[in-house]
Amino acid sequence: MTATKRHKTDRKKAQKSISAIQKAQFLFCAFLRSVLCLFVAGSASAQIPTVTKVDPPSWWARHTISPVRLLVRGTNLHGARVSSLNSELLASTVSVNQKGTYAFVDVEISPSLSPGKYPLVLANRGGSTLIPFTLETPLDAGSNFKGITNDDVIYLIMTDRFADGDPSNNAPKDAPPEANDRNNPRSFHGGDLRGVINRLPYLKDLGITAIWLTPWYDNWNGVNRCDKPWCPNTYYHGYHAIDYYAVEDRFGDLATLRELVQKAHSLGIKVIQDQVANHVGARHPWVTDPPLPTWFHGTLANHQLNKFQNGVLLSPHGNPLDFRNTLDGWFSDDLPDMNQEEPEVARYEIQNSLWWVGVTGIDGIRQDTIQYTPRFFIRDLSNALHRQYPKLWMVGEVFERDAAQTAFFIGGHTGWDSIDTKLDSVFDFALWNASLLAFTNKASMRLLPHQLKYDALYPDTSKLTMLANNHDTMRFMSLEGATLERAMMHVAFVLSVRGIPQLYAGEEIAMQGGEDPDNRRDFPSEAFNPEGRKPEEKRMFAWTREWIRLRREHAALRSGRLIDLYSDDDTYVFARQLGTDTVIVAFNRQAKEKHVVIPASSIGINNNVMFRSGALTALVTDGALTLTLPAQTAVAFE
Ligand SMILES: [Ca+2]
Ligand SMILES: [Ca+2]
Ligand SMILES: [Ca+2]
Repeated sequence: MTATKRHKTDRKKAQKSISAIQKAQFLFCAFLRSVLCLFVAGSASAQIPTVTKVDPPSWWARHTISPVRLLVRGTNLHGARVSSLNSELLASTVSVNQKGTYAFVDVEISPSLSPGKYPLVLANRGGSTLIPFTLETPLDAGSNFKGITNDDVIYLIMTDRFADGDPSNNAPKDAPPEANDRNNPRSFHGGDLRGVINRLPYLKDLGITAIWLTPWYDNWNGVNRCDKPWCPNTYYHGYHAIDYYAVEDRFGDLATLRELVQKAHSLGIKVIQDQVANHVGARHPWVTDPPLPTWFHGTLANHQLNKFQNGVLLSPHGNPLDFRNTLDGWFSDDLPDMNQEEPEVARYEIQNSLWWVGVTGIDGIRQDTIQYTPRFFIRDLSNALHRQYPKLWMVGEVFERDAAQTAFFIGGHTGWDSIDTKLDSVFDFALWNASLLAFTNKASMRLLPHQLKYDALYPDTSKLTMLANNHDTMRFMSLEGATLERAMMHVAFVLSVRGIPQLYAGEEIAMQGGEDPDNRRDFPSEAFNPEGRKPEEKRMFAWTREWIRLRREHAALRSGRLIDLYSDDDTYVFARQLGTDTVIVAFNRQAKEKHVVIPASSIGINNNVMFRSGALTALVTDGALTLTLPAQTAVAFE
């Protein structure tokens, strides 16, 4: 062996032993979570890396998304290499952003790895640190992820305004007293997840089968001050996420949320999460330090505002500037618009959506302002959800009174852009609007069948979500021309027409409420108990409950064909028919009783068949059915 050779061998040996020392140090550092440990071999100038957050913090083995891509936030992440301490979990760094504040890391999980904690080691020339990571136990697919169908009745709850089940979360340390002022309609009022859990028996009694909760992402606890009429205000509504992976601390925590879903499921009530992929809140840490320069459309200082020229999304003739403004423009100056055309953003949001489903067991998603995200993203998100959870359901908010626009976004057909969004449902704002106009006497009752003819635009109208109202619209009882009887007819229409009915908390006790935020008044806690309800509240509650019961008892009302039978300025009569089950639903808004004659053969009914509604009866005679319609009400003849 020559001297040179020996020298080389010695050097190799030396390198080997340094490498062994390094490895030991590396593991030592990792296990002690010591950020002070420095590699002997590390450069003196390199800074110690730190990790402050990992999205998602957990995942599942045998998931349809594998590897899962983690977005790791920290400092001094330049040159980071990520490795796993367990051979059944492979981790590798994909990239680190220019500032060294974010690392994208892929993690591949062996199908045989058991659930548990599997911290990853992040190391670079400055040192090493741990990335916490958990492998979750999958929830039972038999009792979770069930999706929503027209057998369901959805009930929208604005968590902050429904019920305060835990006063201990009403005044977080970082919130000034004004943020918790229950006299300010724009402050936090104390409602929370525990409150919803406590009121599940009330909802069960009403008969609803699904709850949609406004966003439970963590929002900023502080208060915005300005000289505008809408100040001071807070993000009590939840649409300004500062963390896509955390539960609002005023509402509770992840354990309480899981308890809520589990308890709701045990009562036969499904849960729908309000997700907001289009934007985050301006207080999100990404806004001052985005993971990538392409993370948002523009910056806080330099961005377009959405001009809401929504028609350009539908039209094959829209010009590119208007089209981009509608997709890329910020919903408001404090709602930074996520750029789903950046593949890392789309991937992040799709994983985030799946993570919530997986960790909570929810059954459906309501996707906020969905039309302002690209249609390919809606498709990719829908496909990813269905791949993992075949029955999972997503309804998109396309707030348009034009059925052509809402129909364009529902899945099941391909638009001019060659995209089928695969979106399960959209809210039927067009028919909702027609119902408000007809039942407040602002339009002829003929408007209802007139609007329903545009069902021709939808591939499957049973999949539409028919809202009675929501938290963005005036409550029925505060509309011009509203009376209790008219509100009752509107609710009966929502619960008997095709599609999936969706109520808004408080409509069942005829709550008042003008424009936002007046339509978000606290639910009166005394009305949760029958003896606490005022006479009008009692009447409306019993009425709503009765129509939900009718719907539950008649498959025809849930999924039967809708057949127009009669309409004039004050009357609309239709049948819902499924096999031999026929229910005739009639609305008479006149101040006096009315008789309507229906040719029974139009719904295949023979002579001597008797229809009933309470004490009212109608016998088919000489091929005709004469219905007696009491004044200002809705009747379901069974
Ligand atoms: Ca509370
Ligand atoms: Ca918060
Ligand atoms: Ca957008």
